[in-house]
Parts: sequence; C-alpha cells; structure tokens
Amino acid sequence: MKDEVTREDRVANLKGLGCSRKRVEDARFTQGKGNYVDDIKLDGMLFGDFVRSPYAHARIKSIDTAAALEVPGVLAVLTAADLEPLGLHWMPTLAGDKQMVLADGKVLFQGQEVAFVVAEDRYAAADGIEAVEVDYEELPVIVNPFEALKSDVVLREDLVAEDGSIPPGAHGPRKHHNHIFTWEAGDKGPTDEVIANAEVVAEESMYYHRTHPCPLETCGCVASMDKVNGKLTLWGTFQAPHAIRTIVSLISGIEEHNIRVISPDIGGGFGNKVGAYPGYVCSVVASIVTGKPVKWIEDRMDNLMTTAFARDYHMTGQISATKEGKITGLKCHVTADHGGFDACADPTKFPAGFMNICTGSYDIPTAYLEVDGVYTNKAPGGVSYRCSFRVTEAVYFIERMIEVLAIKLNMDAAELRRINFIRKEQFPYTAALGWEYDSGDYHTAWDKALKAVDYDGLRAEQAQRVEDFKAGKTRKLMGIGLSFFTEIVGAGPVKNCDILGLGMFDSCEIRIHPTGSAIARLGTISQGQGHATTFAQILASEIGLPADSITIEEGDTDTAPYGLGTYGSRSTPVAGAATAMAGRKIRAKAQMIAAYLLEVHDNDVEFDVDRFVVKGAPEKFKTMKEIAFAAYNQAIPGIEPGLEAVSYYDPPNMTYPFGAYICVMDIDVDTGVPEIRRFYALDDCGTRINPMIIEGQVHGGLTEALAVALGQEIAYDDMGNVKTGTLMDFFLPTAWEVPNYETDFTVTPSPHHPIGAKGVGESPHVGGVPCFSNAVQDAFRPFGNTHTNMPHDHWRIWRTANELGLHD
Ligand code: PCD
Repeated sequence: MKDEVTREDRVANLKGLGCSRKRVEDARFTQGKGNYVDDIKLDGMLFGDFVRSPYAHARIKSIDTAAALEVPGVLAVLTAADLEPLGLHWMPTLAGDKQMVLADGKVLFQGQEVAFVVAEDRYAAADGIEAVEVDYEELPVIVNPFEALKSDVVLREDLVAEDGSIPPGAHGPRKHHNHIFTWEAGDKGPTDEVIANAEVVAEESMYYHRTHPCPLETCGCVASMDKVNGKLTLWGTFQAPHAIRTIVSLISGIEEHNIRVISPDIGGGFGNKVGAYPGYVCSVVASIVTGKPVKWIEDRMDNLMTTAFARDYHMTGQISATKEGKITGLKCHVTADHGGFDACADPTKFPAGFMNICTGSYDIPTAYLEVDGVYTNKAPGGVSYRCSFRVTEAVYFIERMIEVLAIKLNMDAAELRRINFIRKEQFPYTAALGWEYDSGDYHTAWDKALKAVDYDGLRAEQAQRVEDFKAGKTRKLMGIGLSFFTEIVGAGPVKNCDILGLGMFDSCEIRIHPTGSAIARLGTISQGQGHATTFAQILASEIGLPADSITIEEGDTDTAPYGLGTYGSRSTPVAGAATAMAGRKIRAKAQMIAAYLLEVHDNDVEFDVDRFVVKGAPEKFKTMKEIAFAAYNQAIPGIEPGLEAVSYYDPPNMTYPFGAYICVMDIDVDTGVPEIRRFYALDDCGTRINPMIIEGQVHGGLTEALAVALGQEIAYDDMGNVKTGTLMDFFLPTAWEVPNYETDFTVTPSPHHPIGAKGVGESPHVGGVPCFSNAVQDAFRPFGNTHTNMPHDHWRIWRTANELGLHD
C-alpha cells in the first residue's frame, strides 16, 4: 500500500524557502564544464592587448607603431589619435568623471593603457606590444593624497580652466586642482558642540589601506560586430550587463537594440567587474575596424594593477560619551584616494557611497561626516570588493572608534557596545546621518554570541595570559576581537539611487510551461553566488512548482528584463523581491483558473503549498501543474491563455542585515604570527532562502576579510610603482591560513521585503575585517596599544610588539 503523501512531503518536494538545496550550477563548475568568456572561440577571432605605461606620471611625447605593425600576425595598433575622431579616446566613468581610454598626451598611473595592439593571437599581440615605441617624459609622482592637495603639480590638466581656475566637478566645487569633491552628511555645528562639551572624547586616525578583489577569473570580453546586420554582440565579465549595454550604446552611438551584451559564467566578481574598462571600448572599436571578433583578456598583473581597486580611505574620528559610556556624538573626516580618474561605482548622489552608515549599530544622537575625494597617481576604481558602497570602511571606522573609546573609558568593549545599541523597539530607526534602518534586534544577537564563546571565560583566560607573559612563562598574547555590524544593502529606492541616470530597480520575468515547469529571467547576474539555485527556491514557495522544475536565466540582455545587475548584495533585496512579486502575479492568475476549473468563485479557493483548494473542502483542489496545463488548453472566459508574469521592483527602502562576530587569536610576539583559534559569526539576514548557500557566503566573505585585515594590500612606492602586482606579493589566503568558522544566526525579517529577506553576501566581509583587526589590537591593549593600521602582516605585528617594548 502506498503511503499517503503528507503536507510536509509536498512542502519538501518543492525545495522552497529555507531548504539547503544543493547548488544546481555546481555540476558544471566542478566538472570543468563552465562557460567563461575565455572559453568563447569564434571563427577568425583576433586578440587585443595593451601597451601599458611603466611610469605613474609622464607626458607622452610620441608613439611610434611602425615596427609593431611589421610584427607577423599584428593587424592594427590603436592609439588615442585613432580613437579621437570617433570621440572614443575618453569615456565617462560611473562617478561623473571621465577617463582616458588610451593615453591622451599623458599617463596618470602605472599600467595605464597607452595603445591597443590587435593581432591574430595572444603571442603575436605580446610581440607587437614589445615593438611599440613610446617616448615618455617623466613627471613628478604623487601617491599620497595629503601631498596631492598641497602640490603645485597638476594631475588632471583637463580639469583646469585656461585662466588657471578650477571648475566645479560632478559633485560640486573643488578646493584644489587635485581635489575631486567634498561630500558631507549630518550637522557640523551641533556635533562640534556636543564633542566640545563632552565628558569623554576619544580620537583616532586610521588608514584603511588600498586592496583589490582579485577574482580568480580576470576581466575580459569578446566583441563581435556583424557588419551585415549592424549588430554588436559583446560577451564579457560584466556584473551589470544591461548597464554595460546602455553605456556602450551611449558612447558608441550604436542603437541599443543593436547591441547584445552577454555575461556568461563569471569566475568571481567581488565588485571588480562592475565598472567599464578601456579593454571593452578598444575591443569594440577593433572589431568594427577589422570586421572580425576581438577578444581581450587581462593577465593577473593587468587585473591587480589597473582594474577597480578597493578602499584607500584615510579616516580621522572623534567620538564623545558620558563617563558611564553613553555615546553622545561622532565626527568623521575622510581623505579618499581615488587615483588618476574618479571611477567609483557609486549611486550618483553618493560620491562616497554609503559611508554615512558610519554611526553603525549604535544610537548616536549627533553626527557629522565629511569626505574629500583626491586625485593621485594610482589606478582608478574605488568601491569594489565585497562591499560596493564603502560600508566596509564605515563599519571598520565605527568598530575601531568603539574600541578606542572603550580604552579611554577603561571599559569592557562588549559592554560599551551593549549599552549603546539601537534597541529593538526603536526600529524603524532613523540614524543621525539620514538612513532609516528597517529592522533589527541587536541585543539578542549580541547576547547569543557572547554566550556561545563564553566571553567572560575568555576575558579571564586573557587576563591570566597577560600575567603569564609578564612573568616570562609564555611569549604568546591573546586577543579577543569583537565586532557588531549593520550593513546597508539593496540599492535601491529609485528616488535615491541611480547609476548614470539609470534607476536602481530590478526585475524578474516568469514563463510557466504547459507541463508545469518554468523559466524565470532576472536583471541580475550570478558570479558564483548561486542564483540559479536560490531564485528558483523563492519561486517554488510562491507558485507551488518544485524548484527543480524551474530554470533561472540571467545575463543575456536580449532575453532578460532590464535590471541593474549584481553587486552591493542587491540581488536578494531587489531582484529577489521582484521574483516573489512576479510569482504572486502568477499565483493570482492561477487562482482564477483554479476557481473556473473547480466551478467556484475566485474567493472560494485558497493556495496551499502546491495547489488551490476549495475552502472547507480539502478534497477538492487543482494542483499548480494542472492549472499550468489548463492555462494552455482551456478557453477560459475573460482570461487570456498562457501563464506568464513580469515584475519590475523598486524597493521602498534598503535592507539592513546585521551580525555579531568574535575572533580569538594567539599572537607570537617574537615572530608576529597570528594564530586564529576560534572565529564565531552570527549573521541575521532576515528570512533565509538557502542556509547552506548563506553559510558558504559567510565562509567566503570571512576569508576575504581575513585576507584584507592580515596582509592583502596594493602597495605603491614613492615613484608610483605597484609593489604587489603579482600573487607572489599579493596575499591570497589558502586553506593553510583559514580557520574553522563557526556560523550561527538569528532571524529578524525585513518588514518591507515581500519575503522578509535581506542580503548577506557582503556582510561577512564588512563585519569580518574589523573583527580580525580588533583581535590583533586587543592582544596589545594591556600593553598600551590603542590603534595600529592594517594590514596586520607578520612584520607589522612584530613591529607593534617591538614598539611596545615587548622584545626587551
Ligand atoms: N541568500 C539567501 N538568503 C538570504 C540572502 C541571500 O539564501 N536572506 C543567498 C542569495 O540567494 C544569493 C547569495 O545568498 O545566492 C548572496 O545574496 P545577496 O546577499 O543578495 O548578494 P548578491 O547580490 O546575490 O551577490 C553580490 C555579493 C557581492 S556584492 C559580492 S562582492 C560577493 C558576494 O556576492 N561576490 C561574490 N558573494 C560572492 N560569492 C561568489 N561565489 N562570488 C562572488 O563574486 Mo560586490 O558589491 O560586487 O563588491
């Protein structure tokens, strides 16, 4: 006898919300069957590559391409002079600035694109590059933004008027020829007053160093111009394919319907693949010129040295409090090093991203933030790496300021956090710098975290360790790193957020097939996050068809509805919401079809897991599979055939995920080697779609946080040479350095998201960096340390120990 199928069985069969469904994309990834840009091979395809500047600042006196054109296999060499008649020698950046596509008269950073050699293959292109003769005249180099603001040296000659005056930039007046913008949030006067009259004030300056997302796959594209039908197809590593299509159309003049942008599989993005790069423009031009498809793929050094870097924020803060530790005010000034061009990928109104989330998780009544953007002789970019919009900088700042204040107050840093947290009943909470936090329950999360690690026990052990160290019984110190973060993800609201004038909504279009399976297409694009798995789960729960019967497709602008792409952990908050809403439209139509089939009024049927049931008569129902078929085979009065829906979702607010992280570290003062004994991470991202994927996201984000906090850096010497342009010098953690992470969660749904979900992909990075850094700093706190800058590599940790006299 067949067992009866229970309601739980039916729920389980859907693999919907909350299920740790295995990632459907992994079958191809783990078998080497992924389809990445470099896998694309087209008939007659050529290869393009750049002549890059060895100098960080130089005038270009001449470029001689004659010898390069003699190299066998080289077909063309493009320079700014070739692009100028097309108006393509400069291109707009996402930040309202403009950037040279190929060096126009001068270069502003090492590795800058000078000429584009097009050849039959990569090897011929490399030989061609060697043969291009460029006559450079070196100019004084500025790699320090504070010096840049004092220097007579003009970096951006294109931004100074003929009479020597400095015209305003995209974000208002500029104070100096190397200054880009000043951006403010909050109230300066009242904040100054609160700080001037406070019982306790702590001050600190910190540098959040320049680093780089370093995805395993570098950036690249293939451009193919079909001259017969006038269509351009552009495959590339794009995190925002629709936006790239619009940008290509605007700068090339090719009508948007004649451009098809395709993001195939992407080998990690981490923000590095949001912006537009000269390689894209040059490949398109080269394809038009030669009439052949042209591929451009960066090598590792190109990627590290020239594509979107992250951070490079010099931050100075003051935080005031009562003697008991209640915070009364916060002030922050940032000098932001943007490199040679301002190419940050921020929403237009936010030149410093969401840095004004820097009051963090605390109820701080008065605050003021001022950010100055500055040009230097470094690569452009600026807001990438597991945190699109400067939230990492903001959280690092506040979580360090809290520690510094705890030292000043001689208070426990966990307790200081607790007494200042925004309380549960204060949500929705409007912060002093303007954001409205949607929901949170910080005290519950914090208590759970402290209990999980036996916080009091750890502090007692640490105190004993200090005694033992002083008594000469050990050479290892113990650090307890705390961080509590609030993220802001899901840009979002179109009224606040646009990129190049494109509102930051997102979209989903669903087609149900007659046999009860479906395809859904979205405006986002997975780079490894697992969207094909999770978006099908949202739909399964909304429309009652198994996730295994739903294909998710992203990344082809000819088929997917318009969307702004995947970065800033916006896919779940925005496209995930669009998916739920489109699912609900499907369900509404299915309800009418079900009622017709069951011969009752629409309101007399209700949805139950995978079917519509007649209210009060559970034996009378139609499954979604039956309804799908009926949509295509029955003539239903007043209802169109088919079962399709589309939703464009403009979120009413961002979502504010949060978390509590604790790191326990042992530090060998003689070698400077930190050993991570324990890492506990509690994340609250509202409703959890796929707990296994969330855990994977947390592991990945924490590992990148470890990298940044403990060694990863894009460092320059005084001449503007990149000192960390290869994986010999640029720290990428391996299994050797990575500890076991303990993950945990609470669930505080977003009140405005249709399924209550918040983003999670960036969170572990945002919360992780201060946690690792605080652990290092905390180990030295008993010996008088207040702050040392990241990255805490072995040498710097050793130096701290040395400066504190621990080697004497
Ligand atoms: N989720 C779930 N639940 C919840 C949430 C979420 O489940 N509640 C899941 C989803 O679905 C997906 C993920 O998780 O799958 C994620 O999500 P999100 O948060 O929403 O995010 P998205 O948008 O999707 O993504 C983005 C992110 C970012 S941002 C980054 S950096 C990174 C991350 O993501 N990247 C990456 N992660 C990752 N992973 C991988 N693998 N890869 C990659 O690349 Mo930026 O801004 O771009 O910087």
